[in-house]
Amino acid sequence: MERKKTNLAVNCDTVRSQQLLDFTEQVGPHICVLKTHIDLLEDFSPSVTQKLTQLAEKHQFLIFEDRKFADIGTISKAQYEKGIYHISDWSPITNCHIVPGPGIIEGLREAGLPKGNGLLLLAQMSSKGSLAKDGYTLEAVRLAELYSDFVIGFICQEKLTDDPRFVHMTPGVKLSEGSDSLGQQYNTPEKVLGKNGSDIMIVGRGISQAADPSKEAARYKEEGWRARS
Ligand code: 5BU
Repeated sequence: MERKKTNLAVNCDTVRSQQLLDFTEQVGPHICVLKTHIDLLEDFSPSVTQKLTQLAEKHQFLIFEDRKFADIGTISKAQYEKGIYHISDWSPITNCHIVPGPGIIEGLREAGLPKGNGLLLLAQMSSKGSLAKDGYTLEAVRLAELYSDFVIGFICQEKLTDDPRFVHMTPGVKLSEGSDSLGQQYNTPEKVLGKNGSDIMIVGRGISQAADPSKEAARYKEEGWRARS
């Protein structure tokens, strides 16, 4: 982030592998993190994650598969390591809900820690009516402290702790506030990074649907770096 002067993470929620790769090549120079939903791809093959890994190396960003694991520890661990996607092999960052309790962190940690991966806990969500709030959010912070060898931070809407071991990443960001038709709520970089004190903004359609994603990513990057608190 310091080297590239960017606190911009992006996602391109497409069903086409080539579109994801082209987008990543375009925005790569401006981002610190590429967030993926690998299970959206209708033409997935392992070569996609190999190519994403090469792009991550070339442009110096980290991949974050936004898998939002939510099952018991044993199953979440298997979903992380096995199946079609083998997420733990190519995504250094992933995330989970804490609704199952600490076992999910322990399961993911067994698979991820030996590979040098890290985990984000879903402490808050951007969508309207989210139940991840109040005591639930506080429990996420407590669990992060308890498993700080594997948990690297939070998906949240505001800074939750001053503990410098944890990064705060915030989705639901656009240059103008608003919402979509299914409950997504947007805040501006200024609000998220400045007022709310988050570290990284995650921008999807604000960039992926722009006429020139590369130019738009550069714009968000500037805005985000200026807004940081
Ligand atoms: P958008 O196009 O900027 O709305 O994309 C937002 C992305 O962030 C999308 O991939 C969601 O899955 C993801 N997301 C979110 O929007 N809100 C949340 O609270 C969490 C993830 Br957690």
